[in-house]
Amino acid sequence: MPPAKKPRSQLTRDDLLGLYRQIVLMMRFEERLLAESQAGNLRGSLHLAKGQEALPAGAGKALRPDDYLTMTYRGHGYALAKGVDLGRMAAEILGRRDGLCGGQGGKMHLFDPAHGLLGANGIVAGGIPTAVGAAWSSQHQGLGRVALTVFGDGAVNQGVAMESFNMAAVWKLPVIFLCENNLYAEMTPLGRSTAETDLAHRFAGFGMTTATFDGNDVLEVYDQVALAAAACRAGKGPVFLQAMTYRTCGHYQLDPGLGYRTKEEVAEWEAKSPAHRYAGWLTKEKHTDKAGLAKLESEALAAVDQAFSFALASPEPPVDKMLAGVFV
Ligand SMILES: Cc1ncc(C[n+]2csc(CCOP(=O)(O)OP(=O)(O)O)c2C)c(N)n1
Ligand SMILES: [Mg+2]
Repeated sequence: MPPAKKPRSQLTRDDLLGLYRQIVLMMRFEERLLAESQAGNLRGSLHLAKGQEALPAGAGKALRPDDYLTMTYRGHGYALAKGVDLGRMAAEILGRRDGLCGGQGGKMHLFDPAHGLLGANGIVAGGIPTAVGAAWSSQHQGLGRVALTVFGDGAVNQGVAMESFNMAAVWKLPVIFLCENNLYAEMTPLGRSTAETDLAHRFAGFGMTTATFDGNDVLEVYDQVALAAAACRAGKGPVFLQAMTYRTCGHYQLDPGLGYRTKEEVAEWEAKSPAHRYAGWLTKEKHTDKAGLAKLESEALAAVDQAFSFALASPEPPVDKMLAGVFV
């Protein structure tokens, strides 16, 4: 039997270029967040996903607009790829009234049910049970909606995660467990906290389909999430995806990212950056040329500039409304 065609074979040239635009949009958005943090317009810690941009771009493209998403504090790109409005997202992160949650959630609590976003989460593994609940509701109501929950390698030993994995597996819930294995949890290498560092082995033990793949290859990410989503919609879920990747920036804005990692290791992964690799592929395959890439890059920058102009023009929430939604 000839091998089945990969989902990527269905993508048009516009789709392929759109994936590049999405990667660059996320890069420019996060660079601007860092600049706003340095300018004092964004309070608290900021966790960027430099070097991991293929994951949100590929995963977002593979999902339906009404699919559910839960993510971590490092999930800006997933929200954008899911279609969340750039300006309202920027406003929320800056704590402004026109933000997704009226500026009262901030970057750790990005929430936009209209696009299936059931929350960013500052608590490691916190989004996992929410996604399992959403998948259960989808199964129960026959909605055909899939839940994608994104978490790091550092989340897999949390008790609530383990309970969620088992419940999803035993009830065959339509949930995709996407683990961004970037080899470190804050400054701790995976092998210091987990004896079996190939996480797929553990998930096979839960009775789930698993796949491990190159998380810096946007088309591979698209294929894996598209296949997992199709399996979930066919009632064969859940699926565990282990995406191998690396953040080339620090854990948060004040971490230089060195000390616990060598310069050589970081440089090795910088050379494998998703944008760089995908741009090379697009031009090699003649889907576009340098000028075409530059056009996509300037479009992304213009969209980010517009979003932050909107956000910065928005006032802070009024003090007398600060406790709205906190107490019933
Ligand atoms: C329950 C809980 N414990 C500890 C922390 C502190 N903390 C914040 S991020 C982080 C590391 C998480 O690493 P990982 O899951 O690999 O995600 P990454 O940051 O690498 O994307 C820790 C321990 C937290 N936020 N929540
Ligand atoms: Mg990690």
